[in-house]
Amino acid sequence: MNSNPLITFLVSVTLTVTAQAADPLRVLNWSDYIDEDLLLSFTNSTGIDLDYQTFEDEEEFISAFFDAEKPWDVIVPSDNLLAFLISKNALQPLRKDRINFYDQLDPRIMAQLATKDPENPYAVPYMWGTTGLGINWTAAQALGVTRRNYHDWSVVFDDTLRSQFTDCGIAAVNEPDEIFAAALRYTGFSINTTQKTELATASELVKKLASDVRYFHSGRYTEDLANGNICLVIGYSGDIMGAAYEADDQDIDYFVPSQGSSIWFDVLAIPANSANVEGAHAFIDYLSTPEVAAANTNYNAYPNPILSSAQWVEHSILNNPGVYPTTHTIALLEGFAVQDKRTRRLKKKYWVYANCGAGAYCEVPISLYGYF
Ligand code: N2P
Repeated sequence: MNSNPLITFLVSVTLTVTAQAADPLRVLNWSDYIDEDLLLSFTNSTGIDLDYQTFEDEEEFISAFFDAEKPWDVIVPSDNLLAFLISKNALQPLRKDRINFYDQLDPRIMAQLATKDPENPYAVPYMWGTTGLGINWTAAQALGVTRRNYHDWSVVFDDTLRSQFTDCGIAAVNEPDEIFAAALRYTGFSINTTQKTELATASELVKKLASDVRYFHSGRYTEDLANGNICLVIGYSGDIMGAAYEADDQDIDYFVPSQGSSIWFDVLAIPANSANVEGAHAFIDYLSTPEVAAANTNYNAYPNPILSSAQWVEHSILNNPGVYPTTHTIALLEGFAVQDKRTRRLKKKYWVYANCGAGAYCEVPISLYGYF
């Protein structure tokens, strides 16, 4: 060990200065939602270190965001959360001149986001997708399920059809809004209904589903579907397509059910209390560069909003209707509208009731920073 006091002093000064100069940029994103090579190239090209952390679902995001000991610099909330964060004064306006390819953002997506963020000051889209059904036919057939060309929500909401898959395993994302959206569309209602009777009807379906699912979790099913630990999932397009790409020896399908489903958009935003606003803009700028956005799409199987990135997206991804829905499918999709608190609470109440009935989840609704 070096015991020279002068050297010890110099080493400690150097460490202190280095630590101060290199506070990493704190990024909070959904799990399994970025090509991690891009994180390394961002640091290599800008010299900005990252403290990159992930969450699984919207409630976990709210806790990670509001309970954080240190402020986040870039966050990736869903469009569903955007209006709530704006209402809490939790975001700061973006400096659009710092995002070089701002004019390449798909105007249709910007218009959809403007319903939550009027005139788009606070957010740019990151990636988007649909919620639908994934089936691992190889695993299901091995357990005696006959392969049929299912194309609608009855696979999960009709008791007889669903029961074929229970032995093999059914999973669903842990997102009450998504599960209610599925049940509402199956029953012929809008995903944005505020009618108590319609929500009550949907909640009976959710309750029966809850008694048969192995778990509600938004990150575990990709691997489980790929290796046949589950056969049926209500999940996100890119994560299910990811399972299909990962396990090319398994026959895995993804489809948007014919009664319709949700389309959602996750966004990049900078919290009002970010400690590194410059770095945050540099990160958003980097991810919005066409080649980078395309690399991310190639990795994630989720479309990105940068129009000129298409030339770098692999043809197999670009032509995959599970990733880029056809015009016919797009007509079946509904975006989430800004939700009033009464409806949100009601859904939460029904969600607890559905899960509690299945003996799995009986937590009393909490306010969660005013979200419920
Ligand atoms: C990626 C999660 C997709 C985000 N693993 C759903 N909004």
